[in-house]
Amino acid sequence: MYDDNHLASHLRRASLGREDAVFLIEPGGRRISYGDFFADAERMARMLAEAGVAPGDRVMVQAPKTVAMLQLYLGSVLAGAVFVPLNTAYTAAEVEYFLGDAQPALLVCDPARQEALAPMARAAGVREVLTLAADEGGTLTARRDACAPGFAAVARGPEELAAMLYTSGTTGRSKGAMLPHRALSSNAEALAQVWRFTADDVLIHALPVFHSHGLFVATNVTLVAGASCIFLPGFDADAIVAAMPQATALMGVPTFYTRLLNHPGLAEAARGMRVFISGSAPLLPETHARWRQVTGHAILERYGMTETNMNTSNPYDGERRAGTVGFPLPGVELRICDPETGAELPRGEIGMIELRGPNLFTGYWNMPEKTAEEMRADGFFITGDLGLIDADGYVHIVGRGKDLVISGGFNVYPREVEVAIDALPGVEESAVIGVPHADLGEAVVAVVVPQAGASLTEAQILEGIAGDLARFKQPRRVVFVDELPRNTMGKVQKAALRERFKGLFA
Ligand code: MLC
Ligand code: AMP
Repeated sequence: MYDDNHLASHLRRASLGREDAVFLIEPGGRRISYGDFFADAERMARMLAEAGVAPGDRVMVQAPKTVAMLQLYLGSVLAGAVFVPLNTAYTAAEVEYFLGDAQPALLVCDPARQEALAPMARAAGVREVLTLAADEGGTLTARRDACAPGFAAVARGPEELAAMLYTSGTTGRSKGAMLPHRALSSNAEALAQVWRFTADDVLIHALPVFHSHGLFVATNVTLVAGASCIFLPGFDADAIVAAMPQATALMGVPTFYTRLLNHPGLAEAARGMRVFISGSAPLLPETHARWRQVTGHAILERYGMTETNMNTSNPYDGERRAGTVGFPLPGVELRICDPETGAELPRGEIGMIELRGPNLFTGYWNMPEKTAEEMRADGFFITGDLGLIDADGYVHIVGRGKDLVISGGFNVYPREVEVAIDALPGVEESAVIGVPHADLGEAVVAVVVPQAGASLTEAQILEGIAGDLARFKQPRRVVFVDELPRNTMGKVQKAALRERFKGLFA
């Protein structure tokens, strides 16, 4: 089925002929079969085509996590379009940039944001704005339901784009990572194989569906295995623990695991689970050890990136080594190189992690120069992560060569926050850092130098940037200093600041 559409055919293969098998289970108990899900995804595709979305056009969506959103993702793939999901936390000012950059043919947003976003969408040349609410109300589902059933999937080859995901950069401007059909299909298949997913699995899905982790890893792995998924609207420790006795697998960011460890029902509920998988941010060895102590399960940690999908994973059989991200996935090549010269380093030495394989993106949307900066001539992608390969072949991530904070699994590029703070009256300059935080892993902290004579408060800084930046990018604390530490080149020494403020949330 969908033979000419590379990704759709791969995602549908395992469920074909099992039309009554359950794909999604909602918290209220509604069960959606594979047959019904794909019938609605086809209606979505028809709706897109009738709305004038042509193959290669972008379909942008900033909407609540719903079954309809997943149908829109599959519908967009079937229609040959490029699916562009956005973090629901982005402010209108942030969405305006994405609209201008991606030039989508269609925008789907929460009805509550339609008034703010529709004029921006029009100015960016968007043909139509549809709405999708958390209860699935809105014009998207109404239009879907008005469409006739059935849709002949648009032919798309492995190298054509299926999705584009925005990822911020060290310069502060977000870049659209272009993901071809083969990157998503090959990665889902590699993960399902390595993690032993079968049609008997029931995954607890509590991640957002606008990032690689929740949209591709969790959803696509379920689809290629023909498995089922308990589809929760977001993280809720009670709901996850309550779901465990009916489930086999959980995928989460480290914050999921630290929060679940505080739940009194965890040990009992986790007993029958098959596997717990963590990624998107470093899982502390202490968390790994405590989880094992409480549940008897060793969390399986893996490493990925928006641009590359998943790269490495700890083994399903064999030692799941805490503090490491395991081995390269089948088909993925990983090497450690000197960040300056690019020369490959001997085993055990710390250097830049570089990757090559079918999992890689094809480049940044409209930014060929940025793409060229991050690719080697032989096709390896320069990740910006620093790591080493130990004597047994396990990959360790030991730091970041890029100025990035990962808060609760969301990436925050300090430059973007600094630009917003520096523009405020009374601010001389600022430096934004990540410091250890028990819940979020790292929390965003702004270190601000006021202008001579200016008296600034933390509240003034936070209020000043609130309309510009998504909540998760906003500093959890603002501290004031007389000057920023600099090296002889004049560069701000963020390591010194991180050391000085490391106890802020202790
Ligand atoms: C929410 N808030 C955050 C935040 N998430 N602040 C900082 N960092 C975060 N990650 C804000 C809320 O707006 C709220 O603000 C306040 O924090 C408290 O919210 P909460 O109710 O405690 O948060 P919650 O909704 O429970 O969200 C926390 C979370 C969530 C950890 C469950 O952030 C989450 O689902 N993270 C997963 C991110 C993810 O999927 N990453 C994958 C990226 S792909 P206020 O002001 O209202 O109090 C990738 C590749 C790979 O990295 O390898 O996978
Ligand atoms: P994103 O841009 O949101 O895709 O984030 C990708 C980044 O998250 C990677 O470059 C890593 O820095 C980080 N990351 C993902 N998984 C892990 C992990 N298991 N351990 C440490 N860092 C990780």
